[in-house]
Amino acid sequence: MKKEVSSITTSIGCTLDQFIKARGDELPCAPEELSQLLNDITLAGKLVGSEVNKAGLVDITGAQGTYNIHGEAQQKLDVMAHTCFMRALEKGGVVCAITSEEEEDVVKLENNQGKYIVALDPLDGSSNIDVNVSIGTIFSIYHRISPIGEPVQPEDVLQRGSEQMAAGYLLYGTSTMLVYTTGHGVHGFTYAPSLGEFLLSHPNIKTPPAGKIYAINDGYFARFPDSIKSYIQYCRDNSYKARYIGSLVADFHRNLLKGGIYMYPPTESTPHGKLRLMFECNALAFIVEQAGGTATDGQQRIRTIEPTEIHQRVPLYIGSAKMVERLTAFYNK
Ligand code: P6P
Repeated sequence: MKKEVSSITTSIGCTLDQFIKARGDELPCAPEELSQLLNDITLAGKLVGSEVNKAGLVDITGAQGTYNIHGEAQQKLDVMAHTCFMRALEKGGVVCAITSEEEEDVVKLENNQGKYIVALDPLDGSSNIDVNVSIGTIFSIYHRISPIGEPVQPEDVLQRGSEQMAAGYLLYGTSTMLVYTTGHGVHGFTYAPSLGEFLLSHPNIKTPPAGKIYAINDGYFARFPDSIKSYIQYCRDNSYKARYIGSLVADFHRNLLKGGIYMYPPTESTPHGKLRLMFECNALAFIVEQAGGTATDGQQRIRTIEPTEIHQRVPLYIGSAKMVERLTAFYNK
């Protein structure tokens, strides 16, 4: 009977809560706690998506006039998104601390009973807001390591990507999507504004083992390591398609569904690349590996990297397994 119920409630169109409940026995946590976490995240996502969709109509685009720890100009929507996710996760009551790309230090919630830590890029690709290009939110969820009831400790927030309990992203595009994994496949939900629900639209996403799309900022070609230049030339010689939106979540999502590779290599001025291990790379690495793909910094799997500080950057090569394998061969030549 249970199996029959599971297949009914995990068919296309079932709600996020129905889906989680139907798969309760495979989850790495209590179903109601995952529901709470994802409902907190999707609540904030609905609010952010609504603002993103009307950004051109109200004075909410453009620079805030402040800068984040990385010296990047914060867009008004960056700050709004950060606040939305902080508040939603705080009110949800199951999180004890949050790290955010937009916040220099750990945000310790007044909730030492919380079992979970969330690492967040509230709005990735926000420089694209003014030109109506898809942008996204990226999140990782970890079990806390320190005893429940005690204050949060540094080891709670500096965990390897392999320790993620769940990870996902929201994509504010032609529709708003949630894509997440808890280590049992990758599942996509599309927001139905008329119902106020995220409905299952892409169950058990698998990324093609190979593809012909490569995403990299070709403008930096002269500054890339020779191995990357050789791989780019290989793609060109084999008539691969160059596609680079300048919005990681959008580039990643397209490659996840169609096959492809996204690359952000190091350069002399950015010796560790640009992308953050804890806020971008770990989450997408978890997702792509669950979908059958690969994520590396050129030397090791992203999810095996031992973090040393919450804002650390790493080079990122992520996507179809055979494409990342070939790039790594160039890397090690
Ligand atoms: P560049 C956006 O700032 C971002 O973090 C990713 O979303 C995007 O892929 C990348 O940086 C773009 O960086 O240096 O190519 O403009």
